[in-house]
Amino acid sequence: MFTQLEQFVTMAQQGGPKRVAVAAAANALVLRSIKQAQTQGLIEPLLVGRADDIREAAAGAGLDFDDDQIVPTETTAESASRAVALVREGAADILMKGHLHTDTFLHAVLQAEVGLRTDRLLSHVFVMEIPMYHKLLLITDAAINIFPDMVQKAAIIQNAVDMLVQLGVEQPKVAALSAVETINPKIPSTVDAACLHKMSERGQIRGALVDGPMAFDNAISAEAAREKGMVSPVAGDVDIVLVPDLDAGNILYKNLEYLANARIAGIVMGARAPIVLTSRSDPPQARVHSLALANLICTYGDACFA
Ligand code: COD
Repeated sequence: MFTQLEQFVTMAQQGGPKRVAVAAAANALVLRSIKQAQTQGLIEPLLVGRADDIREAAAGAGLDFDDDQIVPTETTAESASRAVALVREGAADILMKGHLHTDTFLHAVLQAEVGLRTDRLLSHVFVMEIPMYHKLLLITDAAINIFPDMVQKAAIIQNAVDMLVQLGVEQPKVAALSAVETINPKIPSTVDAACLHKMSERGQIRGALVDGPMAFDNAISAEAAREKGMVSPVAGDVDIVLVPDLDAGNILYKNLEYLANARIAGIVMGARAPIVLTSRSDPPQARVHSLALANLICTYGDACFA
């Protein structure tokens, strides 16, 4: 059972560094986390972007990178598509977003012929280390799929389950979240959650125990579930929460991060390789932990070319 994000670092170090293509790398914050992950033996970076800007940002941050670690491009869009191409060509194992807008980055990832799409849905998984919870909690999808339908929600759950299974967690417990734990057709997420529960029972979602609809308190606290007369193996011991949509997920993870001192990591699953999609406001440690997680998916998953 994982209780701390630092466990990812220790485990990843055993499998050796993985090659990371960083799109639009010319930024001190990005380069600092890259250097830290490199020093810790997690990655070998390929810094994609304007070469002068990368050297200037590195020098400004007191960091040194070899010339052969820089892949020169002119525009930001070009740096995104070049970084994606490096992964497609097998020159990098992991893709990372540097200092560019999420839509420019994802546009390059989602390109039909030259992107990193597979036959699976791409979805994001946050891994939260929350001081008041007894294990790491996964939140999905709080970063890519804006308003997923039920079939997409099943794919989003499957991506997160596969991630935990690849990391050695047997039969992760999943809560399909809503505002209430009874089915109310006026709250569509309750209906989706009930279907996802049944889909899991019938093998349409594999390798997990899915319950729903569950309110967040019932998922996190066995006592809260008991008070509501709810009997569920997921209650109080949930590994993965599926949020109804991107807004709910985004508010939930930021709430935990800013008001409950949670630490975060996160990657995109379902692509040809793991993708690190941290945002500008994330602390450097979140990037390092995300890279450690991506490294582990390369080692233990089937996501990588290498
Ligand atoms: N997985 C696989 N293929 C996808 C996915 C996905 N999640 N999303 C779209 N596609 C495919 C479509 O089937 C289509 O073929 C092509 O990509 C383009 O699809 P569109 O036109 O729906 O895609 P976009 O460009 O309008 O939107 C895709 C985004 C992922 C950019 C969009 O969903 C988005 O903006 N998400 C929110 C990102 C964000 O701002 N996050 C904030 C926190 S970091």
